[in-house]
Amino acid sequence: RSLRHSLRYQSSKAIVVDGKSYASDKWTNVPPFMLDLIQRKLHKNPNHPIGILQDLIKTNVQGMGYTVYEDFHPIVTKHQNFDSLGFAEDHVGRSKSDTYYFNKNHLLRTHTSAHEQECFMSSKTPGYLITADVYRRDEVDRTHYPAFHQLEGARVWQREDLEAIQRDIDSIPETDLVVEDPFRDTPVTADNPAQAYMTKEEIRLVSVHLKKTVEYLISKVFEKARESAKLAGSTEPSLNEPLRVRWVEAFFPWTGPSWEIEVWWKGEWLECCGCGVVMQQVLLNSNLGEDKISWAFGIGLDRIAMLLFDIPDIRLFWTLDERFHNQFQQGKISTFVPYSKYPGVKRDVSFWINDEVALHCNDLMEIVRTHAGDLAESVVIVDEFTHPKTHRRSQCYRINYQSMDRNLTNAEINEIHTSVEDELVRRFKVEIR
Ligand code: FA5
Ligand code: MG
Repeated sequence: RSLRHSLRYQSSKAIVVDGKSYASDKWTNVPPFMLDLIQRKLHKNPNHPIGILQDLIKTNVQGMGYTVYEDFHPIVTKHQNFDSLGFAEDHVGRSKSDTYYFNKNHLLRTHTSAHEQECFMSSKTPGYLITADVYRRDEVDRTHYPAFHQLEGARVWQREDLEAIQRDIDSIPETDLVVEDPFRDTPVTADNPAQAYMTKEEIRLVSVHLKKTVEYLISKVFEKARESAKLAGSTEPSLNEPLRVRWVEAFFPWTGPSWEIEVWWKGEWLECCGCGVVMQQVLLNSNLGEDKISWAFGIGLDRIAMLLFDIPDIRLFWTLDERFHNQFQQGKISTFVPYSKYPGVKRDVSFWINDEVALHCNDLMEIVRTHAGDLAESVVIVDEFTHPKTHRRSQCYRINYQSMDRNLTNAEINEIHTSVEDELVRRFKVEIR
């Protein structure tokens, strides 16, 4: 049944969302289940971990001059998501294997930066914050889901008033983070060049303000995370040491120089936020004059919320099970108590690839998601080889079907698995082994 449904969906001439019709074309690749996700608006639910986390961040910058936006529609134009930010024409982010398209010109935003231009144009305060759901075609595991959430921030100054920036820097509270930042005093390096229009001192001040702001927010959030981990009885020794963060150089088409901040958490560096000094062209496109300088950052909320609330699997954010939702309350960081687990059912799919039809592993991931929905717990490649004589390539993927909420029957898994195989054959002309 699901196969017939998706066929009908893909051959239809337009997709209608919230009363707007998007004519399909050869770019169209949004599977039907994404249309349910974009209606959920988890970041606006004050009793959902994502909503609680974004409230916590916003509360900490209240009164510091940021206008808050949280109602932008997830379907944006190619111009908003890519062109307005100076993405190169051949940037991988634009490809159909990374991004969900309704058609050539409309897509599910892949980041909150898609709204920078409109916010720079309309914000009445020196800064703004955006929270939103964002979408990317990605792998399937416990920390990746095709939908996640970001919080974007930006701030603008008049460039002749460097003392104002210094005053703003001084007004950001100090943190007790241990910060590793080889670029603090020399923000510009050969790999991370300056913009010609800015002076050295302007770059230094803007980037120090940016980094202090991000560090302040991270410290506030992780302070809470540590409290909640201790309350839950964790004896992890690092919980009593100061939190370590480090800055690494990064690249974004619309910022320069650019960085990412990583947080040391339970033995791993966790990438939390990309940021940088906004390119002048983005400001000019937003009707801000040559007299303006600015920074922007984008924090990923989901992985931080997983730590904060001790949530073991990113799919839980999207469950409709009340046993999940009943556990969270506005303004409170609580520790998730797992409810009963049901066994998984593993099935392999092995096939000979047809060299004439490109098959990206994300295509396979998405076919599994389309047919299995949230029953797809993980998909991993377990074997890959080229036949020595025929040179045909073979792959084998192992799919674990598992429900958070119930036992699965063999019959229903067989039906789903068969429809996965059928669609691989139909669309990618593979030969099932
Ligand atoms: C961006 O999306 C940029 N828009 C950030 C930015 C904003 C840069 C403003 C400069 C100026 P990136 O793709 O690295 O960058 O994602 C930002 C954060 O989102 C990451 O640090 C990570 O915390 C989170 N993130 C990225 N991909 C995923 C994913 N698949 N699942 C969960 N979180 C993710
Ligand atoms: Mg990144």
